[in-house]
This record gives sequence, C-alpha cells and structure tokens, in this order.
Amino acid sequence: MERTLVLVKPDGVQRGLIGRILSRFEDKGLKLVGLKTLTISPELAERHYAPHKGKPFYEGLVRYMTSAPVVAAVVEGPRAVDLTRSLMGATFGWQAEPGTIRGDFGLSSGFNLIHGSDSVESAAHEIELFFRPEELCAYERDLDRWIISSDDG
Ligand code: DAT
Ligand code: MG
Repeated sequence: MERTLVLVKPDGVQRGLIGRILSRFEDKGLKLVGLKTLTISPELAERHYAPHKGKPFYEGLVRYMTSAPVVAAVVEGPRAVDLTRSLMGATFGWQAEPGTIRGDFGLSSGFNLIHGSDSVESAAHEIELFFRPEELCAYERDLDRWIISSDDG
C-alpha cells in the first residue's frame, strides 16, 4: 500500500473544483487519509519545490502556489503514486489527455490545478512537509474487499 501527496492548487480552489478533483481519486478506488486547507508559506513552497530551484519557471511557480489557499490531501492505495499521476494527466492542460483531471478542467501551462508526488520517495518527503503524523488517519473501508484484491498489494 502506498501513500502520495496531492495538492489542489490555488486555481482549483478558486474555481470551485475541490470536490470534483478529489472525487476522481475516490472513484478510482483510492482512499483519502489526510485532508486540509492551508495557504502555503513562501518557506514551505521553497522546500516543496526545492528540486525545481533555479529553473526559469521557479519564481512564478512559488508566487502562484502561495497566492491563495490550496487543499492538501494524502491519497492511499495500491500503486497510489503512479495511479495519481495518471489520473492527473500531463503537466500542462493543453497537452493532457481528455479523461484526466488536467485534460478535462484546464488548458493552461501556468494554472495546472493539481500536484501529485512523482515517486514513493518524494511522496514520503512531501507528506512530511504538509502533515504531522497525527493528522493522518489510517482506516479500513468495508467496501475495499470488492475494490482491492489479494493481487493488488
Ligand atoms: P508536474 O506537476 O507534472 O509533476 P513538474 O514537477 O515538472 O510537473 O513541474 C512542477 C510544476 O512547475 C508544474 O506543475 C508546473 C510548473 N512547470 C513545470 N515546467 C514548466 C514550464 N516549462 N513552464 C512553466 N511552468 C512549468
Ligand atoms: Mg512534479
């Protein structure tokens, strides 16, 4: 079982898409085990986007991510990291396939609605940046026995 960090970015919150974006994960069979709204501080944005520091889009990215509240979620399930990335779609709305979150809800390069960790290692690091351990709630869903089989890990 994996966990990954999802952020509904400021444009997603402002456009009233929190519920519709997060339902994609529930529809797929994944589970929300942590959820909060917050405004990202410049310090947190810098830590979260440290791998992009120095790139031409970095300053604008930090400005965007700190400009208004986001929703942070921890999504759990078998292969949660890769499944989340495929539900999100390609980085820019104009290139993302229809059927994905970015492909269905946006056309922009700058405003791309959602973040998802890109590996199990970065997920562990990013979850720690956004959540204290006691803010995450492990729980069983009765229906999971019809969603997750013994082959799924
Ligand atoms: P992703 O969010 O798909 O993991 P990433 O990690 O490569 O993409 O980049 C982080 C964010 O930075 C991305 O969501 C949008 C922005 N970004 C990336 N490349 C960009 C570019 N060439 N121009 C403008 N913004 C960019
Ligand atoms: Mg990334």
